[in-house]
Amino acid sequence: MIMGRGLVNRLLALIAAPAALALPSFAQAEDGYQLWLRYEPLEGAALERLHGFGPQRLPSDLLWAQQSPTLDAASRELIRGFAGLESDNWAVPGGTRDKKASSRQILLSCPDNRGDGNVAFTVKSERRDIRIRGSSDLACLYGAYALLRELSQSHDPTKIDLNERPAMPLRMLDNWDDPDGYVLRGYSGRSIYDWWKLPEHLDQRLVDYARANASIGINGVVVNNVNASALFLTDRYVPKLARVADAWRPYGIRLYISARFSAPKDVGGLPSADPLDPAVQAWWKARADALYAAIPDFGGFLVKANSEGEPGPQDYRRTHADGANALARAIGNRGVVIWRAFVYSAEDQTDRAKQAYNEFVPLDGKFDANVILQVKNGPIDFQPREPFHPLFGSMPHTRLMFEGQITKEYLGQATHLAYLAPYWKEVLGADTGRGGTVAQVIAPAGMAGVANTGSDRNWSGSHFNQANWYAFGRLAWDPNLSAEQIAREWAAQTFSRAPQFLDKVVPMMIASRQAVADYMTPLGLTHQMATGHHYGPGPWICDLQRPEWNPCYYSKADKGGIGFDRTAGGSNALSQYAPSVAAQWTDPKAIDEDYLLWFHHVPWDFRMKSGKPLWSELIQRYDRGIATADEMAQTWASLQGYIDPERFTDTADYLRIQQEDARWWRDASIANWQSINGLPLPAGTRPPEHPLDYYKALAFPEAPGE
Ligand code: GCW
Repeated sequence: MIMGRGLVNRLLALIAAPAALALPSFAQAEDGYQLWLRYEPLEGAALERLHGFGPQRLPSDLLWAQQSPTLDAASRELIRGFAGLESDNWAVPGGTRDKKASSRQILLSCPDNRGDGNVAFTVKSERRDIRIRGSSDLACLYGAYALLRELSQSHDPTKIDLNERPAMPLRMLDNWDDPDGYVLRGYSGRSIYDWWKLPEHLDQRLVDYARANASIGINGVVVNNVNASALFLTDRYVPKLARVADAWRPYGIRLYISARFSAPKDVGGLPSADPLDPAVQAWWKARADALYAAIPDFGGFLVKANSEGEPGPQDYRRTHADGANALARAIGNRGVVIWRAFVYSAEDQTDRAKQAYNEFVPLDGKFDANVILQVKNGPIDFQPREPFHPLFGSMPHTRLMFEGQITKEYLGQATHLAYLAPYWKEVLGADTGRGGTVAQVIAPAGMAGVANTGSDRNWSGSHFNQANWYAFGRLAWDPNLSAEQIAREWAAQTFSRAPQFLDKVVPMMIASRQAVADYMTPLGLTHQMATGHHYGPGPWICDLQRPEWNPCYYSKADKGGIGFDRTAGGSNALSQYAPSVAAQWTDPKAIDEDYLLWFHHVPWDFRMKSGKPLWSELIQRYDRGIATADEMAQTWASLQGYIDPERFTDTADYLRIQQEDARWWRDASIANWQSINGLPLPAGTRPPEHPLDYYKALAFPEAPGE
């Protein structure tokens, strides 16, 4: 019986390596590919507790009523997880079930009723067994991951008592990947999809991707860029997409594509893509039918229309609702059309922050039931901090979905450490003043994150960027989880479960996003990045063709002051919020100063809550950001003993880059503001290292996105 051998191995291991109980030694560097699914051996008391759980020593069987590819995935995961956590090979040979051999069991009760989308589960320790009860096989897969997440954190196996269901039906990732392998705003290598070799060859990475996504509750993936290629709507791509969808089905991941609105013309041979033209409607219906014939659970279309040069219904003087409904009728009750609200036009130059609201609120109630409007977290564009988007709560007759950007285009991309759960929670927890928080408004629809995944071995460009992928899934599952809890469980699974490590790394992660906001765009400044790469500072830029692409449009800095007046005296964007919400932001003396310059234009000597003039406070915020970046590097250096050398060094290198870049942002920004306000630096302030012209002349043709 396997159990005996496991015990002997364990005893040998304990005799041979008593020192290993204190700090792990790292025979092998890790490249991060395993993400948070490492199942590192438990040690000491935690290991003994798991071994000693129940009267017998090991869970030696998995029992379930029926078989399905999803339950096979669950059992493979449990075997892998227990084998890792208990560091022996108790695995059931070949994953088969042998009832006789088992004395302690993991019981899965999972009826086959996935159809109703119910994935609620319970996981409970029952005497000597662990029972996972789900309302479908997918629920049991989620339960298996939840159990392993608990055990990986060395929680007591005899006290497991989980009862979970997701807060929202759609928990999605949007890949911005092009068919040629380029990833727009991707900082982690090339695309993971090799459309050239599909459908004949399916890379194992795509299965690993589904597994990682399922482990955090993600249940839908859009495989291509919203700036969409019409290729994805051709016959040639149907079998390619079907092969991927087949690989993902056991993990509960539904496949979606971004649909190019002009596809009827581009690849359909029609003279127009007018959504009210019956020939165009018939074309979309035929495409949807072809996709559903090959992929019965195809998720639907994501559409970016009439935004940043993409085609859309307005090209034919039709509304966004006309466009969305045409596609939604082609899909019917088989899936959804997710229509993006990220629109802004060159013509309306009053305030970009107001445009999506003005465009879409009049369309409330005009969208078909299977249309979902996808709204970015804030009214501009994934900046380090934005107030919540005023559309949330303003369209009671339309299902709204939250869009966040995991890939950190504006928060230091691959290198800077910025843990985004506090950011997303700031938005999800905001009270719209119109019947609930943002999280409540989106609950009937869901959340989509622009993915940070690519071909890099570590998937996400940096080890800490994995935390944002993880956190996004966990928050879509349960927006009430705290940013701290998510950071802690992620770091415990990804790096080390030692409390001394977690007690340092979690606060470091929590502070990181505010640090980035401070050294890039403090006090509510926004959109100050350089054109093209969007990585470094460019606050001086004022000559781009479209006014709202210029940082100066957003800072409105002049000799008299700085900030965008969005009060009644200015653009009055404040009036788009519920009165109770607007009231918090109306008075520059009372506002949370993190939003001050978002809503107000104030003089350089404006008295801040600290009593200091704005100019001093602004500089202090940049310096505070740098100080936090410095602290993060120190904290990390102190944690060397807990991390394998490869991931330790990668992270240390990136933190050094972040320290340098924080100074670059601060110095370039201060030099720029000084050139505008002509003020001396407050006493004791370190002057920028270089003159403004130096920063202006920097060019980075090698930067991603250039
Ligand atoms: O933030 C901007 C990016 C664009 C992107 C756009 C969008 C897909 O810079 O590259 O295009 O957002 O969300 O549509």
